[in-house]
Amino acid sequence: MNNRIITLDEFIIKRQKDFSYATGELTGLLRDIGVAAKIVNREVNRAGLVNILGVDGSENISGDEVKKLDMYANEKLIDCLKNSGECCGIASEENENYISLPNVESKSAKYVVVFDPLDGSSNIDVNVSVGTIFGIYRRLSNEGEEVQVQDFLQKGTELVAAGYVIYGTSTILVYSTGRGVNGFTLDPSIGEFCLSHRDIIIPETGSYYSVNQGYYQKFDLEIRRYIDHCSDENRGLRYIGTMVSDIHRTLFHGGIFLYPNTRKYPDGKLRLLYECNPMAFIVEQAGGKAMTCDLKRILELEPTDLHQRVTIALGSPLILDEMKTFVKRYSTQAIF
Ligand code: P6P
Repeated sequence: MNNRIITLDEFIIKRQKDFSYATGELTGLLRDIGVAAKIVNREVNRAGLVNILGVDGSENISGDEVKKLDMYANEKLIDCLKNSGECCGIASEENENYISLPNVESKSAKYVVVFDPLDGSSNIDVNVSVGTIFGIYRRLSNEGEEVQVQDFLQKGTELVAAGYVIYGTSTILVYSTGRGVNGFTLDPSIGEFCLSHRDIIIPETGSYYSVNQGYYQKFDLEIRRYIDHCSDENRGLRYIGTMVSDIHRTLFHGGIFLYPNTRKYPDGKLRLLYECNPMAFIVEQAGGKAMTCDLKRILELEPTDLHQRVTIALGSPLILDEMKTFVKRYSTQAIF
């Protein structure tokens, strides 16, 4: 068994050769995101020691209380992307509007990046895993000009690349450029993300379901009936409360992750642009399915707002097919 270390940089460059049109900008961008992830990882791992825990008192666009680590991660990602010269615009959960980045050394960047810098921030103070989620699009507006909001409001099917970093017992970066999904584990002793999960394929089925059971009474009938079915089948309920972590487990162990609509979040809580689309891209690339709770494919939704929320159900293909039958059977809406 050849157990030679393959670093993220080496893998990205090697894969670049697979893309005839690739001219290195995307490669550079992915590497810059890897650098930002290492910087954020360092602070996440010592957050309790360096007084960046706790809240900074502000609230983000989504009304979530912002913890200092959120802001730190946001700033580091922006700095890395700003210096890369490959990114001309950013849309972040932490910023109400998109950010237009100036050209670096007269290079006119081709890509925009959407990200949630620190997903699951409510878990930071209790040492539960958190994550970074990112998606990369080709800009639609003219190169060399200011980015427009339409550069960000693209369907998930237009993603050039997407991925996430999970800061847990180990720090793993998982990404796809549309040709499968690969995972890289950070080796702190050499400061490199090393290939650890090649060609990830989600199990066709699974015995876990992941949903906030506390909202059960607020879910629509069809979702309650489906959750009842999972319980009747003695499936395990696993819910960490960090989207990245719950989906990372689903990617490896199979099953389904759901965030349906509730009274508090009538359109769902999770954001389409920088949470649902990148995670749906990864899950589909791994052979899974990702849809809204009224059965629309996540990646085909037309975004209308940088921070719009959607419902989501994603995971193993056979489990999603099963969920679809319950929605069709019990939904009061006209489901097609
Ligand atoms: P609830 C974390 O705050 C987050 O945005 C996602 O990471 C997670 O899946 C969800 O919200 C948890 O929300 O309402 O179950 O606490």
